[in-house]
Amino acid sequence: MGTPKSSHVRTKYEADGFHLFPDPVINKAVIERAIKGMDAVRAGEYETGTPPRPSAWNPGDDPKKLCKIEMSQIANHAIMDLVSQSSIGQLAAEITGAEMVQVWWVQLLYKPSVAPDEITPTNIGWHQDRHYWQTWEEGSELLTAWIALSDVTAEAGPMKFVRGSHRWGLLGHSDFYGQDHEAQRNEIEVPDGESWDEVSAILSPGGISFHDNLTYHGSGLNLSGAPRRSFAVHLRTEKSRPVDNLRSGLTAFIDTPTHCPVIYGTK
Ligand SMILES: O=C(O)CCC(=O)C(=O)O
Repeated sequence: MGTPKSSHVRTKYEADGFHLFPDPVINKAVIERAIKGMDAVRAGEYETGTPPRPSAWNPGDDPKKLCKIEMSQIANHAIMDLVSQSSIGQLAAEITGAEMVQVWWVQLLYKPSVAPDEITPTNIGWHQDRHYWQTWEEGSELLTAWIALSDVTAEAGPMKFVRGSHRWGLLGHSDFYGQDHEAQRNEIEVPDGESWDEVSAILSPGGISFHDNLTYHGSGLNLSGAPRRSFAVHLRTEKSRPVDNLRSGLTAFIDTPTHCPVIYGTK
């Protein structure tokens, strides 16, 4: 990766609070195996013998609901292979200038397609990830690589990022499960001189978006006719530390390489 390109994407990421790599970054075979892995975990089949961590959606739950499964990479080799790809670490290092990048948490996200008149709570409400990540010291460099496994078109309920909102600090309003985007939006106080500018993350299968832990984001219904499949791979750089250096809750596994691989540099 040449220096001029590196500095360009880093400048963009620092200005916007997110960056899109819409074309495939991950090779097709890795994606296809991870799709099979996703289906196996959704069906409750854990080839490693280790189940995912406790999750909001469990095998047998309503397939019309948003499916979010925590740490599925510990249950399935193909998912671990996907989230361990060095290309993810390299891009994260390119946009942040990091010397070390580690996966510290992973969420499987499967958003079923719905009919426009169907009432299904599959929106993802506006939120800043940092709101949920209080186990990390303030100022920790934390970001997310969101890997598309399906074609994330405008109809598929793509993520939307609010450009520049990572500079607004941690505001009081975040609700991942919030369904009324407009009502939520009205509660969020945009700082003076800033504006609410939404950018959709349209991605091909194998494409990746990166976002900062303070960037506001959310997503709408999937009306594409096919499931929207992705993994949100939460990353940290060497500029991060758990509160009181504790290993608990979301930081519980950061010393466990079988759960949280280092994907760039050395820890
Ligand atoms: O998948 C989505 O639409 C939202 C995912 C998300 O909130 C995240 O990756 O931080």
